[in-house]
Amino acid sequence: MNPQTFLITGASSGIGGACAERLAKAGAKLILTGRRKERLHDLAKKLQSEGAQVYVASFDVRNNDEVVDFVKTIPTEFRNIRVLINNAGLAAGLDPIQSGDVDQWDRMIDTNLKGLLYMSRAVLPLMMEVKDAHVINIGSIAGKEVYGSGNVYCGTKHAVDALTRAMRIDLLPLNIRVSSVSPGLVETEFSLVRFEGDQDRASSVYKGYQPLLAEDIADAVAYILQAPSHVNIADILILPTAQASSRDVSRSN
Ligand code: NDP
Ligand code: 8X3
Repeated sequence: MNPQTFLITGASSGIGGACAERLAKAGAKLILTGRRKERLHDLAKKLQSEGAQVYVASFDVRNNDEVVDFVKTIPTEFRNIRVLINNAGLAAGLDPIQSGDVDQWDRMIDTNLKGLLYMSRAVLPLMMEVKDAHVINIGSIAGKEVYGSGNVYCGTKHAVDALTRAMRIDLLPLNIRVSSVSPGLVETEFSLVRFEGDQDRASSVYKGYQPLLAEDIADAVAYILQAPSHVNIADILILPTAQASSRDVSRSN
């Protein structure tokens, strides 16, 4: 028997890596993607040693040619993709619109928005051949509300929310489910990337309360995927208990 394939973008870190571990445990065959090849290979080796079938591909989701080439070269035994998890994404900077950095804006729009679109466009034709196909987009609380200086990041995540709903309509005749998981504060490399390697500033985001763990988001993804085929869990907004809105966080110090 050839088990169906789950494709995860941004599997070299954080939420994507945790999804890979969680789904490997559940017996899935995995395609793991990201730019950092070595990290992907290390994770693949670990999961393979535990019995999982894993194919790794390193490319930049911002480059449509790389995305298309990646899909063309997926080995035959991994081409039966049932699940696409569009997770690769980032925030870059935290500045008011009037002093924002245009290169950071481009990076967020190109990754969070265009990357998700390029991947979906290239992978969906394969998914149309498979029963019970399912796309899960990783959104954010930043796609439900906005916060000061979050402008462009919030804009991209609002767009992910809109695209999730639009994809659900377009893919309805094909019986392909589309869901999103919209997390609040999750302690990953997200803030280290946002603040361009400033570890103190990144760590301060998660101080004084228990943030979500990447594994909590992987659990939500696994919950969506275990639903019977007549059930689509359309969106899960998941927050740390200490968080009530983007900026309402109960800290002990
Ligand atoms: P991490 O920084 O830990 O992981 C981000 C992942 O995205 C990495 O694997 C990275 O891989 C990949 N990625 C980034 N840019 C590209 C690119 N151009 N091409 C291919 N892969 C890319 O952060 P998280 O795990 O926290 O983030 C995952 C998703 O969750 C993002 O969409 C983020 O917006 C969302 N999210 C995060 C929250 C949080 O608080 N952490 C809350 C809500 C949503 P590599 O660098 O190797 O390419
Ligand atoms: C990441 C969470 O609050 O930094 O999407 O926007 S937040």
